[in-house]
Amino acid sequence: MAPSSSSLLFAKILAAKLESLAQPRSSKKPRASKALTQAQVKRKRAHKGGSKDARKKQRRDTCDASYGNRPPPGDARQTYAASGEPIFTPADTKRASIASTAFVGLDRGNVPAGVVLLEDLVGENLRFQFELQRWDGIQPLIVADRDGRVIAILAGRPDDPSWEAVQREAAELLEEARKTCTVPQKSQHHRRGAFTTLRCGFSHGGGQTSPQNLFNGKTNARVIKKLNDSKPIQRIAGFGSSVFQTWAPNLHQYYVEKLGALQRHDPSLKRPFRNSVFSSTTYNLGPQTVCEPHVDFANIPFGFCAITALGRFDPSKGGHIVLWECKLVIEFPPGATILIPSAIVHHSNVPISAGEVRYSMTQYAAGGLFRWTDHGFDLTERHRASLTPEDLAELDIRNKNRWAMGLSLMPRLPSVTTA
Ligand SMILES: O=C(O)CCC(=O)C(=O)O
Ligand SMILES: [Fe+2]
Repeated sequence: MAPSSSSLLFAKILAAKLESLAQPRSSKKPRASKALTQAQVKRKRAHKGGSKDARKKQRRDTCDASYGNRPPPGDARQTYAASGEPIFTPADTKRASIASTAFVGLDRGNVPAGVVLLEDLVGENLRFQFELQRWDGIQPLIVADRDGRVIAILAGRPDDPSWEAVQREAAELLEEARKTCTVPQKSQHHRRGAFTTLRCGFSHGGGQTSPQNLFNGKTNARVIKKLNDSKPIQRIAGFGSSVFQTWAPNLHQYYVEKLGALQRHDPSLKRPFRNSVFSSTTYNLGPQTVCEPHVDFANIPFGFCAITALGRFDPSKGGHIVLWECKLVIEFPPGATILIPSAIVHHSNVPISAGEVRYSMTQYAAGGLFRWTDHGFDLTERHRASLTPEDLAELDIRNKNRWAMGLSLMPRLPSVTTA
């Protein structure tokens, strides 16, 4: 965990870069008011109303066309840029378990089955000898692998006093969603743990013949719509996408291009949120969302997943996120967002206490979507069969190089101290 002067430099460079991106504020002076006749006032109001709608539509269209590619507001950038010292870990990302073409990860790794307790990770008997990272859920922190590659972004939350209310209202909505959705008992204990989940957006993989919007029955579709249409959930989604863009701009751009091309090709595919680049969202509805060690191997392996913790629990006692390859246990307070490459870094949560509740919302993109796009919007075998030998050879080279290309998109510290 040795801090280095390079980290300060990194924060400064990032701050300067983000600052230079900031929109110049308008220097227009307010116009002197002059008396208007009643008719003029009426006309002006009508005109203003119309242009407000037009502006709203224009904003919506821009948002759709840019696939969530909207820079965060100017003053927010400064907050994100002001991160503390990076946390160096022994994780060896370049050797992660991935499929040969690097479109997805693999469900491999030496992690225990079942929920793992805090005292088995950082307690007296030191079964795993992990480091405990305290975190207020506000000040951004960066976690780097052994090569200085950024593999977790503790993004925090917007610098906004209303965020407490946003997180409380979002938690209430998720609580209500769990009570009104219909998820069969047998689906309430799955490979991630024992809690109720709802998924939405679009995905591809697992034998589907093309990318599809995730199917939900009538009741669950209604429950999901209520969540996706709500202001608190939309703000959380937008924040997750903004911090992704801020901290991992090249990766974010890759999502914009690949997922954007896919949605233009098939406009029936719907992202859950206009203000977010991610193609899918999972709501973990608890009531105690405590994940067992796992990887979300169907996601693009060099991509990031945004996780926001919600609910009422003491984050110093439970709800931590454990990053197994990093040997790190991180406090994860309600309302905070963390980004991780969830397909290649095993992760789990520390249990919370009886009577406490924990929910989480995740945003991510399946690797199969990128494969479909890169294969000319077709299945692998059909695409290969349509190619000339030269094009096939080129495709094989691209497949071979994809992992290196993906690693190069991940953010890095400017110079490195190995842990
Ligand atoms: O709730 C969390 O902290 C993690 C959620 C997660 O890993 C998942 O839904 O796959
Ligand atoms: Fe996960």
